[in-house]
Amino acid sequence: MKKPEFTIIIPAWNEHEVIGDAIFAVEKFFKGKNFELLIVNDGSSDSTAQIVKSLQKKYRNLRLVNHRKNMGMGAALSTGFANAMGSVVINMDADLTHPLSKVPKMLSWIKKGYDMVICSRYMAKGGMKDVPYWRQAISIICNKIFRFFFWSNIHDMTSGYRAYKTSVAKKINLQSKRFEAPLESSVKSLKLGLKIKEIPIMLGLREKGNSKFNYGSAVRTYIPMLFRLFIYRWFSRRDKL
Ligand SMILES: Nc1nc2c(ncn2[C@@H]2O[C@H](COP(=O)(O)OP(=O)(O)OP(=O)(O)O)[C@@H](O)[C@H]2O)c(=O)[nH]1
Ligand SMILES: [Mg+2]
Repeated sequence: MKKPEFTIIIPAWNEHEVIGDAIFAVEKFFKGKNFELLIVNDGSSDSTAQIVKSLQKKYRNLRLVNHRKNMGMGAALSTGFANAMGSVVINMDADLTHPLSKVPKMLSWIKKGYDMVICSRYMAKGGMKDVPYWRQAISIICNKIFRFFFWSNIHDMTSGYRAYKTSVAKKINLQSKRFEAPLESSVKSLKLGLKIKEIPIMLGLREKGNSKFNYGSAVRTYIPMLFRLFIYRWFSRRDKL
């Protein structure tokens, strides 16, 4: 396989209801383009890996990397970055809540010299569709607090839909294992002085499969990472998290 121009990374944990649809959608959208689709199977106990394997017969650019046990969304992203062969990486969720139509826009901003493109819910023309109001409220309030404490001009600090130059993604070197990974990515990009572009998205609500997001465990992993990131942002050297 010749070197792909870009790599789409989808972390997947017990996503047998949606992973096939996600693969079909990505392959259809980018038909004829030189890209790879990398699924990081995060220790699924369902048939996620088998579905990907069977589709590999049809799609030669489809790659599968497995974690033996569940390690978390952040850990799955790090594995994806380490294995990507394209010079740009785009990470998206398996549940098709991230509109694919944003990928060409993200790629064009990276081509123009940006290090990272963040799809943002919290700028003009961005938002969330069908997501319960209480979830929207928690996310909006947390993002306002994070913007203040990290003195950030990024509107959506926790967006999970991003493109990076692959070299930059490796430099960011995520330590977060779970859902705190996007926030770490934002804070590190501020500290490293990366060139960041935000573009608006309308985030959808998952239609199939179960949400893997659990507020209880997210709070437990977020709080220690918040402290670490705060010290890193204001008191540490750039390479010290
Ligand atoms: N929660 C969770 N997700 C994981 C893990 N490993 C990989 N993932 C993937 O990370 C992505 C995000 O998970 P989602 O369940 O969609 O989380 P979310 O988008 O915050 O929540 P919803 O809006 O309910 O979909 C999905 O593609 C998951 O399959 C893990 O250990 N935990
Ligand atoms: Mg989701």
